[in-house]
Amino acid sequence: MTSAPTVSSVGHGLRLPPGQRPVTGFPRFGTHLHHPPPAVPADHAIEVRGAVRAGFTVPLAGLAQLPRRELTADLHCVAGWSAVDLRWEGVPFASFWRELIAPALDPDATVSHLVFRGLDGHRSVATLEDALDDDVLLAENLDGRPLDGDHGAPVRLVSPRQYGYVSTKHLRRIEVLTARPEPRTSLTDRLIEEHPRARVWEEERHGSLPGPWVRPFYRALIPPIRALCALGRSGPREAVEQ
Ligand SMILES: Nc1nc2c(c(=O)[nH]1)N[C@H]1C(S)=C(S)[C@@H](COP(=O)(O)O)O[C@H]1N2
Ligand SMILES: [Mo]
Repeated sequence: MTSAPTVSSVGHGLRLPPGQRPVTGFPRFGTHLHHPPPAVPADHAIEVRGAVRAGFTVPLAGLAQLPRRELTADLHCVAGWSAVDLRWEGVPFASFWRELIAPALDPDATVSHLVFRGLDGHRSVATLEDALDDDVLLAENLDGRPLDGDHGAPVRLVSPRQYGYVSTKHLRRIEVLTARPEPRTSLTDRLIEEHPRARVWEEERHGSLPGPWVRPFYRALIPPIRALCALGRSGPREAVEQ
């Protein structure tokens, strides 16, 4: 049986983190660019791999067994836009960790990082500490409806205190690690170098440069990326506001 979700909120749109500006609407945005949202298999499940005694999968129905939470939060893209007052509903990641992953851990492992992979190939990294923050959710619903393809169907990570790229959509796999994975080294990966913590209030916008320095460069990426991502939208086509 599913009990009523507890309700909480983080951020309220009245004050945004440094260097962020409010966006109109909630755009589809991401490294997927113009590619349409990935097809979701009927038997979609979240795979857990890495420092566990044996890899296992959690079908979506398994999430329904865990405590639920409703969370109103803002989403801050590292490029500089913020969508405010999004009402997510799902399972606190800390509950998923405590109930399902922690009991399965390799007893010799000291876990430091988690990798979250999406059906579309997107991958994000978080320290265990950041992932266990109270406000991190495995979200299945947004504003009272199941997630659509644009925003991460059927389930996504939501980590409101970190830049948006940590919040992997279409979550299909969690890897439990004992060290930070090697950063990728392509030219774009170095230009838009991820910060290992990516906390929005500290403006950890870039891995090696001060956040305010990269603001104008990142901001210039918003209109083209937003327009590309709109091309692959799953829902009815809307005018792209800039
Ligand atoms: N699977 C997947 N998750 C992703 C992305 C992506 O391209 N693929 N983009 C990230 C980025 S950069 C941002 S800002 C947010 C945007 O979420 P939205 O498309 O719901 O607005 O999703 C994040 N999660
Ligand atoms: Mo982003």
